[in-house]
Order: sequence, then structure tokens, then C-alpha cells
Amino acid sequence: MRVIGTAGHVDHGKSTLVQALTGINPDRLKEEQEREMTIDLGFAWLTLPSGESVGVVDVPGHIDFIENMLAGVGGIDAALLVVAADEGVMPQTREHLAILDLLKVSNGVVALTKRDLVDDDWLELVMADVSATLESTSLAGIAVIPVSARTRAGIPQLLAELDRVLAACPPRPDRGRPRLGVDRVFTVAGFGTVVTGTLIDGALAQGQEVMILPRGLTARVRGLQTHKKKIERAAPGSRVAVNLSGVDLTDVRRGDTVTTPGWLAPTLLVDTRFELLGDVARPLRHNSQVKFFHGATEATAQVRLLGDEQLAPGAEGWVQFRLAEPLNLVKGDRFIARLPSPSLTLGGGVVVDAHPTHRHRRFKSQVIAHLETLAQGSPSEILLQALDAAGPMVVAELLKKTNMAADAAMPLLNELVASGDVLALGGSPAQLQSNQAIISRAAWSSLSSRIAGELLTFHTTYPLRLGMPREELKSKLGLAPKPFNEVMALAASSGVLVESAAFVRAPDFAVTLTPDQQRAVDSLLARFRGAPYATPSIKEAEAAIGADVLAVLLEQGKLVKVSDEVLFLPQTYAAMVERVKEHIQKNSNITVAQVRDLFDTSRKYALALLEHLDAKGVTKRVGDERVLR
Ligand SMILES: Nc1nc2c(ncn2[C@@H]2O[C@H](COP(=O)(O)OP(=O)(O)OP(=O)(O)O)[C@@H](O)[C@H]2O)c(=O)[nH]1
Ligand SMILES: [Mg+2]
Repeated sequence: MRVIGTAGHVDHGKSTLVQALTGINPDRLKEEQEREMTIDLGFAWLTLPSGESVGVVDVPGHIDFIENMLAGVGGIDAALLVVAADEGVMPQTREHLAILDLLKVSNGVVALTKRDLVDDDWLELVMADVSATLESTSLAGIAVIPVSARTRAGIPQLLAELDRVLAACPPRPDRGRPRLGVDRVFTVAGFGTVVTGTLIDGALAQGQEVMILPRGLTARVRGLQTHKKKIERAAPGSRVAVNLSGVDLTDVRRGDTVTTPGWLAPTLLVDTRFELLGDVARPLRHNSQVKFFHGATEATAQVRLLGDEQLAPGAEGWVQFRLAEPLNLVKGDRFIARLPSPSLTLGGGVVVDAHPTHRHRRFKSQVIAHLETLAQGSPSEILLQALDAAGPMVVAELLKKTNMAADAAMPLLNELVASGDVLALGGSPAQLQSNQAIISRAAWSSLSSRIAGELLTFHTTYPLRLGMPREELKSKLGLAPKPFNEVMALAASSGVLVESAAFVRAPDFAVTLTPDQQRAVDSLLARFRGAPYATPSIKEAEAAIGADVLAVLLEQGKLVKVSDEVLFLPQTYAAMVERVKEHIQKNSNITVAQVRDLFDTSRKYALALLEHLDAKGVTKRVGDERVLR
């Protein structure tokens, strides 16, 4: 589940393109339809050729509504930057691009719209200009695809490129700390309050208790939907509508955060690393007032320059912001600062400390040093980041990779295991050892969704096969035998797959036969019932129903294989074993001929059964006779 967001200058064709891609008109307000202009965020969704389901956030391009644009770009996986081929790069093309750059959105595609209005020479010039404009940004090098919503030229290429871009995006991490930045609140008759937003950092489940910040109201998740479909659990990185019980429409606003209780605290003071855009006309002054935008929320803020007299255009510095209203900030979150009038994006940055203990004195070297350390990450964040980027890993290997000493790292790793951020593979010991394999919760969530995806592909390709050979999954995941086995155990215990000796399958997968196959199976089984001790051979059974279907019957226990030739019904087999055992108990042994006579069958079947029982360790051959083992 992915989310993309449009960006680009007013009237360049963003909403028209969204409609062409999804069939949904994102401009749902009456005023928007009358003015033919997007004012507020619009939402749509589509399924890409690969089957990937994608939510689309459509933003307004007009400079008057740029604050609504800011409310929409948080949490997107990729940008769909729209530039009209007839106009080319315009002021809000640059401003939106600067915002995407500050938010470090590095995946995307440019749709060069209105291709039908320009000739090839002009198109080439505009393409070159767009690529040059992207050059110094996080989106440098992304594909530029000419399209026309009118003729649909280029739409298939655009969809294919979106597929390619999103497939290369790392999956959204599940940190077990869900946050949904509310971008819409409404009521639905009979259901009550519904909020929508992009869910990040964790999952939400139906029935769960949630907290709405900054006001700290508690509510319960009554229902969840994604792309208008009811779901029981919403995964991080998806667009979600949450039906909340226990709160009224007026209790929740755009910009609020829906989260789990107990960990997130709103803040009025925040330490950041801030970058002033290179093209603003004046330096940023200490004590100036700006508007601070975070997710779908904003607050007036006062700037404290901690290490600089003033910040020059294009420069970076340590800035503490004092917020006029509490915001739900988390370390590592990105934000944007703007001037409200004249409307101007100043720059943006990253939250380094969401809860500084006090207003810092300026020009203090300890303060700066402390922020520098925090920006690099605490030791346990460094450990976690290294684990997030890797798959399963042995503790000793992690210490080597992060260059950390065992006595410093082990207590931190034990804490991470206790808090659930790290999982110990192959059972969880009281204390981690250096040869213990571990995986971070985020890495596990992406690995388990990869496993689920591989299984789904396999089952779709081979609907008659009982499961994917373990070895095949192992090579797909590229894991060594030991970590693979440990990962399989975790996948099985957490319900990602079901394991049998040589196969793994999705928990909800079952082989379903076509009506023709089912008829063939029914008539074969009838032949077995008609002659239970002189059954069709394996060759005959394969000829009747196919080797694939026979394998299904064997796995399901509808037939029992006793040799390379002989099959019995399970009830026949059980009765034969019982009678052979009884006979030996009474007469102390049994011969092949006796078995043949007992069941009025031929020597072939009698011998196959006894050899099978020998192999299973039920009987033992002594001369021409069998005794119980
Ligand atoms: N000829 C032509 N016109 C287009 C195309 N795409 C959009 N338009 C027209 O361009 C105008 C603006 O389109 P919108 O989709 O509203 O533009 P927008 O980028 O969403 O505008 P804002 O949301 O206000 O920023 C409309 O009149 C569209 O019909 C296209 O491919 N070809
Ligand atoms: Mg629009």
C-alpha cells in the first residue's frame, strides 16, 4: 500500500491527471468545481499494472492555498510533479519542488501534462528545462514523461514508471508507534465521526483504544477503511479512514494526531537542524516570527538561532522554535517554515529534540555539541538504524558494523528487545548473547510482507501446488540456512505462513480444484472404494487425474502412498495395518501369502504393504516372515 502526492503550479493539470489515472475527481468541493481550481486536498486511489494499490493525494497549486498543499505532502512515498508542457517551470513548480526537497522526498516522476498543446521541438526544450530545475534537489534524475489527459497519450508509460518507482521505495517501517495525521474530519450518518489521514510508523486495529493529540482525548477505533474498503487492520504507509467512537465531530481537527496512548507528548519547544532556502531575499533573524508546518498542522513560531548571529540564504543552523500552540512532534520528523505575508517558503529542517528541557542560551558550545550528538542519533538509535537497514543479523556482526563496544551496546540491545523494537530470533533468552540472531521490528515488518508477497505470487502461479518449496523461498530471500530457519520459525509463529516438511504456504491458502478436476478425483476415489485392496496403481491414478492433483490428494491425506506403485484409501490402509498387527499378535508372525489371503488381494499389494511397514518400523523381516518390532 503506497501513497503518492501531486505537486506543481496552478492550472498545470494535476487534478485532471489524477482523474485520468484513477477515474476519481479529486476536486470534491462545490467551490472547486465552480472555480475549476483546487482549493483543498483531494483524495483518490488506483491499482497499478503490477497490482500495487496506491492512494493519491491531490494538492492545490495556487499560492493562496499552499498551506493546504503542505498539509497533504507529509507521509507520501513518491511525488507526482506536474508541469504543463505549454507553460513549463513556473513559480509554484519551484516552490513545491523546494518543499519536496526540504521534506527529503526523493522518489517520484514528472508528468509533463498537456502534451497535446505543444509540438515536439517545444516539448524537448521544456523537458530539458524541467530536468535542469530538478538537478540540485532530492528529485534529481527522476523520469520526465510527457502525457496528455485529453488524448491519454503517455498515461501507460506514466503508470509503468510509477510502478517502477514505488517498487524501488523501501516499505514503510512499522515501529509499533502508529501516528495518523488527520487531514479530514467528517461524520457519516449512523457511524459518527470519521477522520482520514496517512498512517505512519505503526498499525491500527479495529477495537483499539486511541488517543487524539494535542488535546489528549481518548476514543475507540470503531471501524477502518482504506480506499473505501473495510479492513480490520491498517498498515503503516496507507491512507486510512478511521471511524472513531467516543468523540464528536467538533472534538477533532485537521492536524490532530490519532495515536496509541502513552508515548507521544505534544510540545511547545523544539530543537531543530534548519536550512534556509538559497533563493530567499533576506537572512533569517533571531527572534523572527515564522509559521511552522508539520504534517497536516501548523503553529506560529519564534526563531531562536542557537549558533548563528543570523542565518544566510542557503545556510544551515541549529534553531530552537518556540511554538504558540502545541504540536505532536517526534525526533526525525521534517517540517517547513514559511512567512505568511508575503507568502513565502523560507526553508525547513528536521526535529532533533522534540522535548528540550528549556530555552537554550545562545552561542553555548555545550548546547551545540549536545544537539550534534542528538542529530547523529543516540547509541540505541544507531543500533536500531543499522538493524533497520539490514535483515536478520547476529549481535556480534551488528557490533562490528556500528563500531560499538559490547559492554555499551548489550544493555541497550536488551532494552530494545524488552520494548519490542528488536526481536530475538530462535526464542528469546533473558539476556542476549553475542551469537544471537536479532531483527528489528521494522526490518521484520518489511521482511514478513516480502514473504507474504512471494507466497501470494507463488500460489497465484501454481494454484495446484501445496506450497512453495522452502529452498525456493530461501533463495528468494537470499538468506543463509541458519537465519532462514529462524526467520521461518518466527514467520510461522506470527501467522505469516504455515510450514510443512518441504513446503511453506500462506495461512489462508488452500488448493481448489476446477470442476473437471473434481469430477476426475471423485471418479478415481470411487474406483478405490470399489476395489479397496486391488487399487489403481500410481501410474493409473496419475493418468486419471494428473500428477499435480494426485500430489494434492496425498498431501490432504485422501490417499496414502505405500510404495512407488501402490496407493490405498486412508481408511483401508488403517484397517489393513490394524489387522496385520492383530494377526502377528495372535500368531507371532505373518507372511506375504497370509497378508494376501487376509485381504483377498494379490501378492503385489501384500508385499508393498509389508515393506512399507518394515520401513516405518512397525514390522521386521525375519526370513520369510514378519514379526512386530
Ligand atoms: N489540452 C489539455 N488540457 C488539459 C490537460 N490536462 C488538464 N488540462 C486543462 O487544464 C486546466 C487545469 O487543469 P486542472 O487539472 O484543474 O489543473 P490543476 O493543476 O489541478 O490546478 P490547481 O489544482 O488549481 O492547481 C483545465 O481546464 C483542464 O481541462 C491536457 O492534458 N491537455
Ligand atoms: Mg487541481
